[in-house]
Amino acid sequence: MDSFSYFVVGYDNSGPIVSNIVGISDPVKINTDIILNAPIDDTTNGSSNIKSAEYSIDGASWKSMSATDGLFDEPAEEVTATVSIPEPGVYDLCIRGIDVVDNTGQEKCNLLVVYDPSGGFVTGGGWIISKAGAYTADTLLEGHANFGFVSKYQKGANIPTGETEFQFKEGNLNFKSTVYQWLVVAGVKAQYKGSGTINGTGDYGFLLTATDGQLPGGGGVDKFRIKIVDKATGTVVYDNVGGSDDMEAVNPQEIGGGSIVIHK
Ligand SMILES: [Ca+2]
Ligand SMILES: [Ca+2]
Ligand SMILES: [Ca+2]
Repeated sequence: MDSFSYFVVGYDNSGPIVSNIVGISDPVKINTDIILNAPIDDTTNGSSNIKSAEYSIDGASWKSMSATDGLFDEPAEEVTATVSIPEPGVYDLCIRGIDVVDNTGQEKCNLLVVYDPSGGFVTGGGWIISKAGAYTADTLLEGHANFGFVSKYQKGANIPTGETEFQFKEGNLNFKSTVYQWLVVAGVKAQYKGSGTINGTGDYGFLLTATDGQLPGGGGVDKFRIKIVDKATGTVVYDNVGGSDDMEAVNPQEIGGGSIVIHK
């Protein structure tokens, strides 16, 4: 193995690294120019010059990006592209680099949240059966959990307003939102993110995904998911569904009673 390694020194067979995607941490409005930036670096992966870079949105075909300084002529480049998205949603945006000896580097992906401030809002009130495993502190606990929420963009505002409460009595869990970050309404689903407290204290992030069963294609039954995370540790405190956070991938739980309405 050692002698083999010796003979391949200097041969570049690995693609450049994308360390970060800049410019998409905040939700953006539909049909707004979003300037993507990313550093692409081959210096520790064979140190060839960068030949090109590309981005892809939600698995669609790769599109080319430019060098920010105008020329692909170094082993490390910052790259850029401007995109604009016409439909609200949560998109998986990926960027990758290619070096001059045609090694394609691993893609780096981040979620991009696109919202339509005039595109509806969501309300809900009711209950679910919280199943074993949902409450991390005691995975055996089961029982009723009540929810009530409204999330809505006020005219011209970039941040939705409203209130979210979630109460799981068996677990002495009483979650109350304090602030929202974003809201996306797309098809039969709405998803929004924010922060709040449990039993009046702490700083918890939450992600709520809801389906309106009465919309065309909604399947007839309203569905609900809430994931609550301790922001300091990243630990999941409560999640009645589990799995991916991706709006399209989430299949929320059928509610036991009450109603969820996506207002369009
Ligand atoms: Ca390389
Ligand atoms: Ca350059
Ligand atoms: Ca409904």
